[in-house]
Parts: sequence; C-alpha cells; structure tokens
Amino acid sequence: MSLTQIIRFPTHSDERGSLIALEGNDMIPFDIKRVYYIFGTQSGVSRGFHAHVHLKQVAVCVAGKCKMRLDNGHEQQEIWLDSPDKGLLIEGLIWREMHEFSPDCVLMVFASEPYDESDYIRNYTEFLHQAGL
Ligand code: T46
Repeated sequence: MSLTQIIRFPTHSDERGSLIALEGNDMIPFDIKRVYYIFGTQSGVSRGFHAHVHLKQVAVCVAGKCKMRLDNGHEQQEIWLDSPDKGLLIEGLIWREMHEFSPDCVLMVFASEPYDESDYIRNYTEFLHQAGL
C-alpha cells in the first residue's frame, strides 16, 4: 500500500465561489468520530512526531499549506497538503510529522475514533519495534 493515499474531493463551484461537502463512509472512508483542526502554527514550528496504533485519519489543509512527512519504518515520503480538495488518508502504523506550515494554514483532520492518548506511539524507537523492525 502506498504511504501517500490521496483522496480528491469533488468541488461544487459556481459564480459565488466553491463548496466541498464531506460525509463519513463516503469521501471520508470511515465513520467520522472526531474532527479537529490546527491553526496559528508559528513560523519554523513542526508538529506530530508520533504514530497511531488503530486510528484512521484524513487530513486536509482547508486554507494555506503544510508538508506532511510519512514513514512506515521502511520508507519515507513527503507530500504537500496545499489544496482544500486534497485529502490525505493515513491508516496503519505510520509515523507522521507536519512541517513548513504557512502562516494562514488551517489543517483539518477527520478521525475514526475519539481522542485516546493510549493509541499514540510518541517514541520513534518504540514505533520501529511495533513495526517489527
Ligand atoms: C495527528 C496529527 C496529524 C486533544 O485534547 N484532543 C484531540 O483530539 C487532539 C488531536 C489533541 N488533543 C490535545 C492533546 C495535546 O495536549 O491537544 C494537544 C496537542 O496535541 P498533539 O501534540 O498530539 O498535536 P499534533 O499536532 O502533534 O498531532 C495531531 C494529532 O494529535 C495526531 O493524532 O495525527 O495531529
């Protein structure tokens, strides 16, 4: 499975502008249990640096952009989230980092589960161990 699974959201555009509608078990390929968004990220700040055991997420920059770095222990890929119609599906044991936030970036994330700190792996050595490496 590719590390970077991109979902292109259909955009309803007319003379007034554009609208994107997202529903669970449709464009978002799971039941949406939680939505959070990251904004006001200071220049030079990176976030993430963890993996999840069970959580599935779709991340989209609804404004601005940031660079997502994904790592499954074998390979690493970077992808710019830079359009409101470009969703990144993250599932499975993947270490993720977010870098180079633009000042106007609003990173919205749809998640398959409620917040649960015990689902996080925040130590890279532990991540590699869980990945069987
Ligand atoms: C992820 C990346 C893409 C909550 O109380 N509820 C929540 O639903 C979330 C996501 C966070 N928090 C609290 C926990 C921390 O005290 O908000 C604080 C910041 O969270 P964290 O340092 O985990 O944020 P990021 O940007 O490093 O990571 C977040 C998500 O936590 C994570 O699941 O995949 O965005």
